Amino acid sequence: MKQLLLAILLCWNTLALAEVDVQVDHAWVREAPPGARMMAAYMTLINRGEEDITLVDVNSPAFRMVMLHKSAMVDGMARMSHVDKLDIPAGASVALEPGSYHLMMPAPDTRLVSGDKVEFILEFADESQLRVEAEVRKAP
Ligand SMILES: [Cu+2]
Repeated sequence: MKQLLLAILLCWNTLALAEVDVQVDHAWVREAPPGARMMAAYMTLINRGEEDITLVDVNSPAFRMVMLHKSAMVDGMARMSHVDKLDIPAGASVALEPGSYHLMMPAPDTRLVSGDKVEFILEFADESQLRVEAEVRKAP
């Protein structure tokens, strides 16, 4: 936890403070069972601006890496694929939710449980960044 806090403090100074027209709602990380290798996170991205915005990268001090995935049913089977970027059209919202887009991360050595909070840093094509706090929760 101390390391996590330090990482957050170190990141704080390096972040661009450019205005981002994206608002994030309902950010949460699905609690994974003990021994699980991967975890998933979900959130809703709302573009309140006049221009389309593209999400190009996500990082988190709590995870070694964060991948953007999309789940879809292919021939009756759930499949996941990597997504390079995610467009959020002006005035629209895009939901990262179970069965669709999601963030996928290798589970950290210290298990995250319900109530823990982690940060994600969203990076957009215009180089603006947005910090998002997500709470770990059990799947609804
Ligand atoms: Cu995935």
